[in-house]
Amino acid sequence: MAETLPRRLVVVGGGGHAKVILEILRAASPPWDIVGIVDADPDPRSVLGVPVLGRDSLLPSLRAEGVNAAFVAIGENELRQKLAISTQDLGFELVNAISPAATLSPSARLGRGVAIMAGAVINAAADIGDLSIINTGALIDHDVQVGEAAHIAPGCAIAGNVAIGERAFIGVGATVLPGISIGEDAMIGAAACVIHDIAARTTAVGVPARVISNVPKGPR
Ligand code: JB3
Repeated sequence: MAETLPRRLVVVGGGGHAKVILEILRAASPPWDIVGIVDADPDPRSVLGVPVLGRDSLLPSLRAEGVNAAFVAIGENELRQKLAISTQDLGFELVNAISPAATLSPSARLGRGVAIMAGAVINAAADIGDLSIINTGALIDHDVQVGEAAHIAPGCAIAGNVAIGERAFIGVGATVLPGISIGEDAMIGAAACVIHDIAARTTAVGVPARVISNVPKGPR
């Protein structure tokens, strides 16, 4: 019998990011049937009323029971990407969590497993890569390319034609000027103002942003 469209959903990760994602998914129309959470800490508990069912090892049996959609709600970029690959390999469809309070241009392109929070604005012809997070109130302007599993933290302002690499982290309230390129796995500090290209796997902070190390530190 043909499988129905994905509507029974499991959330991978049960921390702070998952709380925001759960509320976005609950506001979806048609609503998701959120069956539960799998988490590295399997202690029986609930997150905003959604039960933690166990560890990731539970995913194959959930899939066998007909749960066919998943959202990887992990903030750490590299781990989110790793878990997304394994979850998809089990046959789950990675769906998007788009806040009804976000503003999306009709010409913007979204990947899969994308999170777009309340107050975010995605402008014309922007390309939002798989598994990326466009966090609360972040502004993504025209033709911006956000790489896979990148995280644009709350309140960022990303001007037109910016390219952000895979798994890059743009810290809270950072500003990136038009046409800038930020390499994969780079980290931009909170409230930085980026006026030059930033190389992959470097950390840059300040106004104007200056590279302080060649190995990203902290959350990515
Ligand atoms: O900055 C903002 C607005 N949000 C942050 C978000 C983007 O990233 C937030 O403040 C945190 O910095 C972070 O949220 P996250 O990822 O929910 O962090 P935390 O609250 O520490 O929860 C991580 C959860 O992932 C914990 O419950 C861990 O047990 C769980 N976890 C760790 N490894 C895992 C695994 N869960 C599963 N299913 N599999 C794992 O391998």
